[in-house]
Amino acid sequence: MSETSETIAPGTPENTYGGQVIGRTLKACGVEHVFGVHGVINLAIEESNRQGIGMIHFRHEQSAGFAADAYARCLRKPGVCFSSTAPGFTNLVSPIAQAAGALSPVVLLNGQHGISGDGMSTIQEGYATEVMKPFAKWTHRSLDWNQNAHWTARALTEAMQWPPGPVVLEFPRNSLNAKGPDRQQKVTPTDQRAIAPGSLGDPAAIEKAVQMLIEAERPLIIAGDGVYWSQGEAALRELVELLQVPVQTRRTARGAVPETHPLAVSGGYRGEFIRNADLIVILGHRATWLDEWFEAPDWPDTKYIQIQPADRDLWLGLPTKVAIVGSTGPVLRQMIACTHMMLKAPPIARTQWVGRVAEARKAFKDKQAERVAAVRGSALIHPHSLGAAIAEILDPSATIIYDSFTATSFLTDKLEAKFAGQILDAGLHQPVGHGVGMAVGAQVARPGKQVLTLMGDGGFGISAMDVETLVRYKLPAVVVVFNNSSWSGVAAGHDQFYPDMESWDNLPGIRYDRMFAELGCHTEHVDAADQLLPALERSFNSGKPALLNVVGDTDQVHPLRVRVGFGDTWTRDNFDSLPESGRAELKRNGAPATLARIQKFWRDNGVDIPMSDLEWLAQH
Ligand SMILES: Cc1ncc(C[n+]2csc(CCOP(=O)(O)OP(=O)(O)O)c2C)c(N)n1
Ligand SMILES: [Mg+2]
Repeated sequence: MSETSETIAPGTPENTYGGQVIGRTLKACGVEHVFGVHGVINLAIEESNRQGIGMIHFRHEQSAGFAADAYARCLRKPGVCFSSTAPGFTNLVSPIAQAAGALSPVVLLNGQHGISGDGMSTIQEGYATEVMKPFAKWTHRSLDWNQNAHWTARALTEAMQWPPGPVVLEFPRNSLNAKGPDRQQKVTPTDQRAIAPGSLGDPAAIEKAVQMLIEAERPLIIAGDGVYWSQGEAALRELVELLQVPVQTRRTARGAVPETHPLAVSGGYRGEFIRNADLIVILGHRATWLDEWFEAPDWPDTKYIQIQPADRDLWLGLPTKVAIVGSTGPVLRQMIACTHMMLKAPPIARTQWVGRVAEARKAFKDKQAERVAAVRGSALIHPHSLGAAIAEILDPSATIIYDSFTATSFLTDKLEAKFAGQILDAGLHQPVGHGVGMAVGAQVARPGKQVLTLMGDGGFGISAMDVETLVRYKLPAVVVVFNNSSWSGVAAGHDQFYPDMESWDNLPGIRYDRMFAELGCHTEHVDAADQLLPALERSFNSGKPALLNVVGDTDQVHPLRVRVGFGDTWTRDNFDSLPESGRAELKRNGAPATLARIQKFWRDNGVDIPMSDLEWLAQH
């Protein structure tokens, strides 16, 4: 008999216990699924189950946290995960960190050692509230079980309060196990299925921003997570159409204006728009390394408007003419109303500037098609071929998860996102190994829709056992493993860059398809590019979780690799001492346009590489 089989009638007002209160509160607040691994938290999860909340039990907490993140991103509601004591919650640091970088309202409920063990080296002593502090937007330890309902409701509210983000609530064992008359702190649980709207923008600043957008000749909007989490897609589309402004959508907002729209600019060809714009609006999009912090050489010294979710998101490095803080969607609505008042004349036509979008898109697509055609007959599958096949096969309603370090960089520019929240990326932390857990969460959130996760064999090794979770819960996500037998982000260049070091590569030719056929997956072994499409099609049609083992070309590396390779080389000695294979790789990837970025990257990391050395790359 488990410790939960007390003779307490569930939900009676006279008699209850700490864990039961938590489950009841989750239900009252609209939670429909929880993700985790059992332990001290059991009593709360048991009650959640009894309340009809779906429970997905994992093989590793990390995957549960990533599932909660994907679920939260898909549904814009709390993704609740659970863990138990120190060895459990420490496995959740990576997902909580990833969620923070995507404003994802993940709620971690941790069952903790009892408080009499504090500081006593008791079994599994640990404090999630402390460990997660750098990443979580709010943490709390519910010491008095009479407050458990209050803090559970509070955690869900905090996660969803604008701007959203991950929170951590832990319950010491005594707080879960205590029982007696129901004297809970009174709470009126509210259904946490919609993010609480934040503030509106300052009307005077809104007016100024709209005026500048009307007057600009070549405006551009870069829109990020804020648009998505504030349900601002329709407003963004309406505004850009009204003002005829090209727009690039990023991160979870990618697709907020579908990338097939005449005003949508995507990553592969945004460069000329950024360089030539006379006004750039940064909309709900944080300054991070993903955009080089909006600094030269990629970003011009032009006029900027910043519309950010919170004060701390206003980036001080930009020459900003107007700064607005507020909830992105409502601010967009304010801007639309203001535009209608200010636009006396017929709609703006920026024919030449807007016309460039279609031209640039076509030129980029033609170039992509050439690149794909050039590698079609390769002996090993080139990631261009895999990216093209995935982009071709997916339904417009599919969810795509990025994991493989190398192959994802060859997929992203081939996709045309159709709706915000369609692409679930790794974001700021760029982990590997999150893909399986995220596939679980996405497929739970979007039943009946395609879910595809693109993994590397390295990342797959970190999380592969949770394919069993997909099987157990009959979640038919498709897991594509780009199997280059290598942690290629770093390891593939060993003999080129670190010839004296023992290889870190994986065993060659592992048949992941055979391993996971044993679990009941639909499996495919694909070693020729022309087999990709039929294999993907069979996988989606199988109605089962599918595992595709795609034999990939190890020589193809992520473009970031050249930056790292060059800096490491220069630090150690210089490129003259590199083996010829390493020099060849640097040459192959050392396009002149990237040199200044390479130099800046290494300067930020404490290494000064003379431009003359970098130019060597371009000249050879
Ligand atoms: C959790 C985690 N550990 C380590 C790294 C550092 N890292 C970046 S890329 C990479 C190799 C990834 O190999 P794989 O998943 O096989 O991807 P691919 O070969 O397709 O690039 C590693 C280890 C990381 N990003 N995340
Ligand atoms: Mg690999």
